Amino acid sequence: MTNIDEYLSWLAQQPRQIIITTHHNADADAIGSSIALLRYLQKKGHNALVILPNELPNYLKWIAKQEEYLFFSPETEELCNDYFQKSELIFCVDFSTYSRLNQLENYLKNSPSKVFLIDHHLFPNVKHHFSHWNPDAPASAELIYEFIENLGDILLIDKSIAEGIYAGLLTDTASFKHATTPKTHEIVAKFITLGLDTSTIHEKIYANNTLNKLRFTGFALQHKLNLVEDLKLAYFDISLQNIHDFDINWGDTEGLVDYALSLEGVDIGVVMIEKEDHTKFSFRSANHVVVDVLARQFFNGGGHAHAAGGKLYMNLENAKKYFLEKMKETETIHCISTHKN
Ligand SMILES: [Mn+2]
Repeated sequence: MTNIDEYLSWLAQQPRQIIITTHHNADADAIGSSIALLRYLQKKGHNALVILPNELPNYLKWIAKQEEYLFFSPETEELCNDYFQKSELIFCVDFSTYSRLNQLENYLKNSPSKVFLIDHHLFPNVKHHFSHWNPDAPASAELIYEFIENLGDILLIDKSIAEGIYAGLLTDTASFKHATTPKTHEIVAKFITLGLDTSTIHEKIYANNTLNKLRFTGFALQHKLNLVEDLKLAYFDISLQNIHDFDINWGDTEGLVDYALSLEGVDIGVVMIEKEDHTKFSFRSANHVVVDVLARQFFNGGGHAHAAGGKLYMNLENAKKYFLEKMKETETIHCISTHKN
């Protein structure tokens, strides 16, 4: 099986054992795309399951039914490995680097299965047999739509499939603020015709703050936001203690980076969050500034031109020192864009 046509006839011959996997700390694009693909594959008669490196945050649990996914934990370790060994086809959705799979990385590498990559992140290093990859796509969800469309199955997209795709489009474009294509809006128009309730989905994703999260956000804005005017940079430095004090979950820090970038005159927004054994970085940029290069070169990460992430195996204090040094040194290189705006 070497080309896509052979693959397609192979796929059509009988129900296949398929798993879909995505990156750890799944966001709405990761889980929405995966669940949409799952429901499509099930409609085609396949046995499919989504396997995640870790559990979903509460605000995304509505996207997936419990029986549609499994997440890695000490209790499910063996079961997960079993699925990776026995599956005939693995879809890797919304990630391109092995490290984003956490413990599932080795399961994927050791699996005898064919691998199909569907993604929009830069510089894929995941070994695959087939792919539908486009770094200009606003969300993996748009690629899932195209994948189904290319197979001539557009009529199989019902409300339950549209829901997942819409969740990915909505969030990866920051509510259709950037990176949208005419196609993105055409897809949404079709979904509305199908009866998709877009405002309810918006509400489920964005109107679910806990009091702790809002209080934490207030605290972070008041005490943890730093502006480095000459570098057009604003960053939050959040310690492990801060997270404990407000008793918040990892998903609750997601929106902070946008506040940093929203400051007038700022081209790079950064959030660093201290974890048990490392410090995690989120980068967002505006205008001509490309953060993917920065994240890849100095922060063991990567992503998109204007949104990237990384991590350093240091505590917050050392990570911050390193970060500020690198930002000063790279003032000139991170402003060189290879991308159109
Ligand atoms: Mn995405």
